[in-house]
Amino acid sequence: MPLIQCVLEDAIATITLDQPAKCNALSEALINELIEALGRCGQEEARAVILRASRGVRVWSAGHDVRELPKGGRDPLGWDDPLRQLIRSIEELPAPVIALVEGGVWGGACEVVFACDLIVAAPTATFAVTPARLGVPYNVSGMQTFMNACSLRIVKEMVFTAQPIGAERAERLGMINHVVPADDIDAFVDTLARHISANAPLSISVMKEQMRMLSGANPMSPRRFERVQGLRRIVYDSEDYAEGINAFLEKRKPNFVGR
Ligand code: YXS
Repeated sequence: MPLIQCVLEDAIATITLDQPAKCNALSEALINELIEALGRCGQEEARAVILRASRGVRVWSAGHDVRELPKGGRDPLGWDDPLRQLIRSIEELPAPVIALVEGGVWGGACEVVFACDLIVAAPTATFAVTPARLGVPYNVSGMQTFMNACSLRIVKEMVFTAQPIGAERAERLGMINHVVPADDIDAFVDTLARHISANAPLSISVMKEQMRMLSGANPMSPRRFERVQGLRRIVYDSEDYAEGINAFLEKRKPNFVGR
Protein backbone atom coordinates (compact mmCIF):
# COMPACT_ATOMS: atom_id res chain seq x y z
CA MET A 1 0.00 0.00 0.00
CA PRO A 2 1.71 3.25 -1.08
CA LEU A 3 2.22 5.81 1.68
CA ILE A 4 2.05 8.75 -0.75
CA GLN A 5 0.33 9.61 -4.04
CA CYS A 6 2.16 11.43 -6.86
CA VAL A 7 0.44 12.84 -9.96
CA LEU A 8 2.19 14.86 -12.72
CA GLU A 9 -0.02 16.91 -15.06
CA ASP A 10 0.90 19.91 -17.25
CA ALA A 11 4.41 19.88 -15.74
CA ILE A 12 2.93 20.34 -12.26
CA ALA A 13 3.39 17.47 -9.76
CA THR A 14 1.16 16.94 -6.74
CA ILE A 15 2.61 14.73 -4.00
CA THR A 16 0.13 13.75 -1.27
CA LEU A 17 1.06 12.25 2.10
CA ASP A 18 -1.34 9.35 2.50
CA GLN A 19 -0.89 7.49 5.82
CA PRO A 20 -3.57 9.16 7.99
CA ALA A 21 -3.73 6.21 10.44
CA LYS A 22 -0.25 7.17 11.58
CA CYS A 23 -0.82 10.92 11.21
CA ASN A 24 1.55 10.86 8.21
CA ALA A 25 4.45 10.31 10.64
CA LEU A 26 7.70 10.62 8.70
CA SER A 27 8.86 7.01 8.82
CA GLU A 28 11.82 5.86 6.74
CA ALA A 29 9.40 4.08 4.43
CA LEU A 30 7.25 7.16 3.84
CA ILE A 31 10.30 9.40 3.44
CA ASN A 32 11.85 7.04 0.89
CA GLU A 33 8.66 7.21 -1.18
CA LEU A 34 8.76 11.02 -0.97
CA ILE A 35 12.41 11.15 -2.04
CA GLU A 36 11.70 8.79 -4.94
CA ALA A 37 8.73 10.91 -6.05
CA LEU A 38 10.77 14.12 -5.87
CA GLY A 39 13.48 12.41 -7.91
CA ARG A 40 10.89 11.50 -10.57
CA CYS A 41 9.73 15.15 -10.59
CA GLY A 42 13.30 16.17 -11.38
CA GLN A 43 13.72 13.56 -14.12
CA GLU A 44 10.38 14.43 -15.71
CA GLU A 45 11.23 18.13 -15.47
CA ALA A 46 8.24 19.15 -13.39
CA ARG A 47 8.14 22.96 -13.24
CA ALA A 48 6.37 23.13 -9.89
CA VAL A 49 5.63 20.60 -7.15
CA ILE A 50 2.76 20.77 -4.67
CA LEU A 51 3.41 18.86 -1.41
CA ARG A 52 0.23 18.23 0.57
CA ALA A 53 -1.72 15.80 2.73
CA SER A 54 -5.22 14.50 1.93
CA ARG A 55 -7.95 17.16 1.74
CA GLY A 56 -9.34 18.19 5.12
CA VAL A 57 -6.81 16.36 7.34
CA ARG A 58 -6.59 17.24 11.02
CA VAL A 59 -2.86 16.35 11.06
CA TRP A 60 -0.74 17.22 7.99
CA SER A 61 2.16 15.27 9.54
CA ALA A 62 3.07 14.30 13.10
CA GLY A 63 6.77 14.69 12.32
CA HIS A 64 9.58 12.16 12.60
CA ASP A 65 8.35 8.65 13.41
CA VAL A 66 9.27 8.56 17.10
CA ARG A 67 9.46 4.77 16.98
CA GLU A 68 12.38 5.11 14.57
CA LEU A 69 14.39 7.52 16.72
CA PRO A 70 17.54 5.87 18.11
CA LYS A 71 17.34 5.28 21.88
CA GLY A 72 20.57 7.22 22.53
CA GLY A 73 24.26 6.79 21.77
CA ARG A 74 23.75 7.92 18.16
CA ASP A 75 22.91 11.25 16.57
CA PRO A 76 19.13 11.00 15.81
CA LEU A 77 19.43 13.50 12.95
CA GLY A 78 22.69 12.63 11.24
CA TRP A 79 23.60 13.52 7.65
CA ASP A 80 22.38 10.23 6.17
CA ASP A 81 19.21 9.96 8.25
CA PRO A 82 16.04 9.87 6.11
CA LEU A 83 14.68 13.21 7.33
CA ARG A 84 17.92 14.98 6.46
CA GLN A 85 17.92 13.37 3.01
CA LEU A 86 14.31 14.50 2.47
CA ILE A 87 15.09 18.11 3.40
CA ARG A 88 17.99 18.17 0.92
CA SER A 89 15.79 16.58 -1.80
CA ILE A 90 13.30 19.44 -1.43
CA GLU A 91 15.96 22.16 -1.28
CA GLU A 92 17.96 20.77 -4.24
CA LEU A 93 15.01 20.05 -6.55
CA PRO A 94 15.28 22.52 -9.47
CA ALA A 95 11.53 23.22 -9.43
CA PRO A 96 9.91 25.24 -6.64
CA VAL A 97 7.99 23.17 -4.06
CA ILE A 98 4.76 24.64 -2.70
CA ALA A 99 3.58 23.25 0.65
CA LEU A 100 -0.23 23.13 0.81
CA VAL A 101 -0.97 22.80 4.51
CA GLU A 102 -4.16 21.87 6.33
CA GLY A 103 -4.14 20.64 9.94
CA GLY A 104 -1.30 20.23 12.42
CA VAL A 105 2.36 20.13 11.40
CA TRP A 106 4.69 18.75 14.10
CA GLY A 107 8.42 18.50 14.70
CA GLY A 108 10.51 17.47 11.75
CA ALA A 109 7.47 17.93 9.48
CA CYS A 110 7.68 21.66 10.30
CA GLU A 111 11.17 21.63 8.86
CA VAL A 112 9.87 19.80 5.77
CA VAL A 113 7.25 22.51 5.27
CA PHE A 114 9.71 25.35 5.97
CA ALA A 115 12.21 23.78 3.52
CA CYS A 116 9.58 24.20 0.81
CA ASP A 117 9.82 27.33 -1.32
CA LEU A 118 6.29 28.60 -0.74
CA ILE A 119 3.74 27.75 1.96
CA VAL A 120 -0.02 28.16 1.52
CA ALA A 121 -2.06 27.21 4.56
CA ALA A 122 -5.72 26.79 5.42
CA PRO A 123 -6.93 28.47 8.65
CA THR A 124 -6.79 25.02 10.33
CA ALA A 125 -3.01 24.80 9.89
CA THR A 126 -0.76 24.94 12.94
CA PHE A 127 3.02 24.62 13.21
CA ALA A 128 4.78 23.15 16.28
CA VAL A 129 8.55 22.71 16.58
CA THR A 130 8.89 19.94 19.16
CA PRO A 131 12.49 18.81 19.90
CA ALA A 132 12.24 20.14 23.46
CA ARG A 133 8.99 18.20 23.96
CA LEU A 134 10.92 14.95 23.41
CA GLY A 135 14.39 15.94 24.60
CA VAL A 136 15.84 15.80 21.07
CA PRO A 137 18.90 17.90 20.06
CA TYR A 138 17.86 19.26 16.67
CA ASN A 139 20.71 19.34 14.13
CA VAL A 140 22.60 22.37 12.83
CA SER A 141 21.17 22.63 9.29
CA GLY A 142 17.70 21.98 10.68
CA MET A 143 18.03 24.90 13.09
CA GLN A 144 19.15 27.00 10.12
CA THR A 145 15.96 26.00 8.25
CA PHE A 146 13.91 27.29 11.19
CA MET A 147 16.03 30.46 11.48
CA ASN A 148 15.48 31.15 7.78
CA ALA A 149 11.72 30.76 8.25
CA CYS A 150 11.18 33.59 10.73
CA SER A 151 12.88 35.89 13.23
CA LEU A 152 15.18 34.42 15.87
CA ARG A 153 12.78 35.53 18.64
CA ILE A 154 9.91 33.59 17.06
CA VAL A 155 12.15 30.55 16.49
CA LYS A 156 13.11 30.68 20.18
CA GLU A 157 9.45 30.83 21.22
CA MET A 158 8.59 27.87 18.98
CA VAL A 159 11.62 25.79 20.01
CA PHE A 160 11.52 26.54 23.75
CA THR A 161 7.72 26.19 24.20
CA ALA A 162 7.07 23.47 21.56
CA GLN A 163 3.61 25.08 21.32
CA PRO A 164 1.83 25.32 17.93
CA ILE A 165 1.59 28.63 16.06
CA GLY A 166 -1.62 29.12 14.06
CA ALA A 167 -1.84 29.95 10.36
CA GLU A 168 -3.05 33.55 10.80
CA ARG A 169 -0.15 34.41 13.14
CA ALA A 170 2.31 32.53 10.94
CA GLU A 171 1.21 34.64 7.99
CA ARG A 172 1.48 37.88 10.02
CA LEU A 173 5.04 36.84 10.91
CA GLY A 174 5.92 36.19 7.26
CA MET A 175 6.48 32.51 8.06
CA ILE A 176 4.01 31.46 5.35
CA ASN A 177 2.93 33.09 2.07
CA HIS A 178 -0.87 32.92 2.23
CA VAL A 179 -3.77 31.76 4.39
CA VAL A 180 -6.64 30.63 2.15
CA PRO A 181 -10.03 29.14 3.16
CA ALA A 182 -10.01 25.35 2.85
CA ASP A 183 -12.68 25.43 0.12
CA ASP A 184 -10.51 27.67 -2.07
CA ILE A 185 -7.00 26.48 -1.27
CA ASP A 186 -6.69 23.81 -3.99
CA ALA A 187 -7.61 26.26 -6.77
CA PHE A 188 -5.42 28.97 -5.22
CA VAL A 189 -2.35 26.73 -5.09
CA ASP A 190 -3.04 25.40 -8.60
CA THR A 191 -3.05 28.99 -9.93
CA LEU A 192 0.20 29.73 -8.08
CA ALA A 193 1.78 26.61 -9.56
CA ARG A 194 0.62 27.56 -13.06
CA HIS A 195 2.13 31.04 -12.72
CA ILE A 196 5.44 29.38 -11.83
CA SER A 197 5.26 26.72 -14.55
CA ALA A 198 4.56 29.38 -17.22
CA ASN A 199 7.87 31.14 -16.42
CA ALA A 200 11.41 30.20 -17.50
CA PRO A 201 12.37 27.02 -15.60
CA LEU A 202 16.13 27.48 -16.01
CA SER A 203 16.00 31.04 -14.60
CA ILE A 204 13.82 29.85 -11.70
CA SER A 205 15.97 26.83 -10.86
CA VAL A 206 19.19 28.89 -10.83
CA MET A 207 17.62 31.62 -8.68
CA LYS A 208 16.27 28.91 -6.31
CA GLU A 209 19.79 27.44 -6.00
CA GLN A 210 21.33 30.91 -5.50
CA MET A 211 18.92 31.63 -2.64
CA ARG A 212 19.60 28.20 -1.10
CA MET A 213 23.34 28.89 -1.13
CA LEU A 214 23.02 32.46 0.12
CA SER A 215 20.53 31.59 2.89
CA GLY A 216 22.85 28.82 4.04
CA ALA A 217 25.90 31.08 3.97
CA ASN A 218 26.29 31.37 7.74
CA PRO A 219 30.01 30.51 8.14
CA MET A 220 30.67 28.28 11.13
CA SER A 221 34.28 27.44 11.94
CA PRO A 222 35.21 23.75 12.28
CA ARG A 223 35.96 24.47 15.96
CA ARG A 224 32.44 25.90 16.51
CA PHE A 225 30.83 23.02 14.58
CA GLU A 226 32.66 20.46 16.70
CA ARG A 227 31.57 22.27 19.86
CA VAL A 228 27.93 22.12 18.70
CA GLN A 229 28.24 18.43 17.89
CA GLY A 230 29.74 17.79 21.33
CA LEU A 231 26.87 19.64 23.01
CA ARG A 232 24.30 17.72 20.92
CA ARG A 233 25.90 14.41 21.94
CA ILE A 234 25.41 15.30 25.61
CA VAL A 235 21.69 15.68 24.81
CA TYR A 236 21.15 12.53 22.76
CA ASP A 237 23.12 10.51 25.35
CA SER A 238 21.09 12.03 28.20
CA GLU A 239 18.46 10.41 30.42
CA ASP A 240 16.04 13.12 29.27
CA TYR A 241 16.36 12.06 25.62
CA ALA A 242 15.47 8.44 26.49
CA GLU A 243 12.71 9.66 28.81
CA GLY A 244 11.15 11.83 26.07
CA ILE A 245 10.94 8.93 23.64
CA ASN A 246 9.74 6.41 26.27
CA ALA A 247 7.07 8.82 27.55
CA PHE A 248 5.71 9.25 24.01
CA LEU A 249 5.64 5.52 23.39
CA GLU A 250 4.02 4.85 26.79
CA LYS A 251 1.50 7.67 26.13
CA ARG A 252 2.37 9.54 29.31
CA LYS A 253 3.84 12.96 30.18
CA PRO A 254 7.65 12.97 30.32
CA ASN A 255 9.48 13.76 33.59
CA PHE A 256 12.63 15.61 32.53
CA VAL A 257 15.47 15.89 35.11
CA GLY A 258 17.99 17.94 33.16
CA ARG A 259 20.62 15.28 32.70
O1 YXS B 1 -0.96 4.35 19.08
P1 YXS B 1 -1.29 4.08 17.61
O2 YXS B 1 -0.61 2.89 17.05
O3 YXS B 1 -2.76 4.17 17.31
O4 YXS B 1 -0.62 5.32 16.79
C1 YXS B 1 -0.98 6.64 17.16
C2 YXS B 1 0.30 7.39 17.43
O5 YXS B 1 1.26 6.64 18.13
C3 YXS B 1 0.78 7.64 16.00
N1 YXS B 1 1.69 8.78 15.95
C4 YXS B 1 3.01 8.66 15.76
N2 YXS B 1 3.79 7.58 15.57
C5 YXS B 1 5.11 7.80 15.42
N3 YXS B 1 5.68 9.03 15.44
C6 YXS B 1 4.92 10.14 15.60
N4 YXS B 1 5.51 11.35 15.56
C7 YXS B 1 3.52 9.97 15.80
N5 YXS B 1 2.49 10.82 16.03
C8 YXS B 1 1.38 10.07 16.12
O6 YXS B 1 -0.38 7.92 15.24
C9 YXS B 1 -1.51 7.27 15.87
C10 YXS B 1 -2.58 8.32 16.15
O7 YXS B 1 -1.98 9.21 17.09
P2 YXS B 1 -2.87 9.88 18.22
O8 YXS B 1 -3.78 8.85 18.81
O9 YXS B 1 -1.96 10.60 19.14
O10 YXS B 1 -3.71 10.93 17.36
P3 YXS B 1 -4.31 12.30 17.87
O11 YXS B 1 -5.16 12.77 16.76
O12 YXS B 1 -4.88 12.13 19.23
O13 YXS B 1 -3.07 13.29 18.04
C11 YXS B 1 -2.34 13.66 16.88
C12 YXS B 1 -1.04 14.34 17.35
C13 YXS B 1 -0.15 14.58 16.13
C14 YXS B 1 -1.36 15.67 18.08
C15 YXS B 1 -0.33 13.37 18.34
O14 YXS B 1 -0.21 12.08 17.71
C16 YXS B 1 1.06 13.85 18.68
O15 YXS B 1 1.25 14.76 19.51
N6 YXS B 1 2.07 13.22 18.00
C17 YXS B 1 3.45 13.56 18.26
C18 YXS B 1 3.80 14.92 17.65
C19 YXS B 1 5.31 15.17 17.89
O16 YXS B 1 5.74 15.42 19.02
N7 YXS B 1 6.08 15.01 16.82
C20 YXS B 1 7.53 15.14 16.87
C21 YXS B 1 8.15 13.81 16.52
S1 YXS B 1 9.92 13.84 16.73
C22 YXS B 1 10.43 14.90 15.50
O17 YXS B 1 9.71 15.23 14.58
C23 YXS B 1 11.83 15.41 15.58
C24 YXS B 1 12.85 14.37 15.88
S2 YXS B 1 11.90 16.70 16.76
O18 YXS B 1 11.21 16.17 17.94
O19 YXS B 1 13.27 16.94 17.04
O20 YXS B 1 11.23 17.79 16.18
